[in-house]
Amino acid sequence: MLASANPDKAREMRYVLEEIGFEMVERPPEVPEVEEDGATLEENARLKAKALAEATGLPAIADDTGLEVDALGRAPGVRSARYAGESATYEDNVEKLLDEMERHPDRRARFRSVTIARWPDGREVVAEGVVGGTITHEPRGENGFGYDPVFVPDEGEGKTFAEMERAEKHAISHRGRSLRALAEKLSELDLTSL
Ligand code: ITT
Repeated sequence: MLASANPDKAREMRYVLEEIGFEMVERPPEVPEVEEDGATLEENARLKAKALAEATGLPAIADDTGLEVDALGRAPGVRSARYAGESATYEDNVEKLLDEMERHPDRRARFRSVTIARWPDGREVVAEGVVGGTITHEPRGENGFGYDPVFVPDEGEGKTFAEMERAEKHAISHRGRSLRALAEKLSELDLTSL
């Protein structure tokens, strides 16, 4: 089961996981949104995977992602969704990021995703994916979501993630890398005993 309540993220997770060969079940809407009060990406991914696995009795896969900007002491990091406030939109967060970056020449950043597959009995597998890049001065592109319009990955020929097609983004993205690493670890387990 997909444990993300963010439809943009759930769509991307489904895309990557189905490409690998997983069949994903949609998160039931009646499961309340999980409060992400962990101090790390791993803790937040675990909170989501655990809540969904326990509520549904199915193994669940969660992803928690942060954008780490070197000049901002690796902020917004674990607070990426709420950078500009509790009910901030993607645009609010991007605007705050560009404002904060105005006086910083160093625009190095990375997206980090931690993914967890967790079973209702508490067993779990954890993986991580990272992509390095730089923060642009202006948003560019219409695809993707969140900070994609202001992030140029090192391997992206100068395009922002929002200027890439889905397959192009996930060939190099934090989420693609993390979920493929997770699938690799899962393929080494005897899933019939879980
Ligand atoms: P769930 O917890 O329900 O999965 P969320 O939106 O809270 O959804 P995260 O905490 O993992 O998910 O993500 C934090 C924020 O980071 C998210 O709201 C986006 O603004 C941003 N983000 C995550 N993945 C991204 C990506 O691939 N590209 C651009 N921004 C991303």
